Amino acid sequence: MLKENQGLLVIKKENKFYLSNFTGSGGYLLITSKKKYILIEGKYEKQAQEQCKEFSIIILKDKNFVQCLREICEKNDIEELIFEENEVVYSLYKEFKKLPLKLIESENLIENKRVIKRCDEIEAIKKSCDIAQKAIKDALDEFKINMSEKTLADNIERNAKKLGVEKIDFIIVVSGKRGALPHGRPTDKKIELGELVTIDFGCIYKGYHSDITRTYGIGEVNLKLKEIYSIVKEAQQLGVSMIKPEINAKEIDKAVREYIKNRGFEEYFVHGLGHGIGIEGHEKPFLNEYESNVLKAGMVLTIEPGIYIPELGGVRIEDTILVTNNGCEILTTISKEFEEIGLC
Ligand SMILES: [Mn+2]
Repeated sequence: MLKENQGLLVIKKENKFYLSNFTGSGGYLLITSKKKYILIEGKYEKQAQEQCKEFSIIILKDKNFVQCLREICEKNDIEELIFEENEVVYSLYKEFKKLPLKLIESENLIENKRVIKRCDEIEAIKKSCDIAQKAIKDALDEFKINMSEKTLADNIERNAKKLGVEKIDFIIVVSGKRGALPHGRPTDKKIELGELVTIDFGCIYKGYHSDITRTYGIGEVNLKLKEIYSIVKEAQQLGVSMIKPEINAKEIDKAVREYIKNRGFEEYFVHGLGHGIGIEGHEKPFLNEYESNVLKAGMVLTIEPGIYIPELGGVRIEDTILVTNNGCEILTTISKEFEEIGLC
């Protein structure tokens, strides 16, 4: 990929992790066609030795980073520096312009590689999904009517940590009218009989995200809410059924949106259909009305339609899905049938 006279500078944390396994937030990678460097402060030295076996470690001491970069480039006869344009702040760019190097900005160079997952990445995402859904299931077993959204959320997070995730990415628990907030955070509100509760949970295992949403009824719920549930469930299943290599994600978004429109709820589906997932919780490819992304085997993405009706409530159902050679494999496998919880 790189020419002999080119160096690739990597600043974005997730891209550094992808290319080197380094989990620290500081530091830089410089990759040439022959050699790989990691430039870090002394406090990261041990970590870099353990995580970045193929990299030469350069400790940034009093020499500043740009000076250090210049010396490495000179030593390796680098004439062109490729950098991530979304990661370089203006002050750093001004410094770069003083270097005797041709500057080449790149947008999404590494992100575009990251969309097709390696086997080890798929394994980590699968495990992350398994833990997320087990954490939800176990928390539902302990659920009682009038438990607060916060307590339910805390129980899910605690279960996931017990099951071995290193980090919780986020948790949404919204019930009753609050279900109309697609990104509402859990509050002290009690989850009451006759309401719906939506749980959207993502955790991180070995650096890889999961993302799953389920909506449940609390005891018996009214027909209107059940109708919304069944529309979202069918819309979600329609989206999942269309996933295969070479389809444009836009088509899937369109079909799902069309389905919800035909059932009379178009104005209440207020976000994109889904997103890629991996080292970041939201990454390429994005599935929406505006972007054109052709799916390929090895991509991992979510399908998550929702209907949110102010003053009434909402439903969202989301799976994390791997695109395979013949279609897809759903990685979040717990039931999507309408379930009433909390009764016993
Ligand atoms: Mn999601």
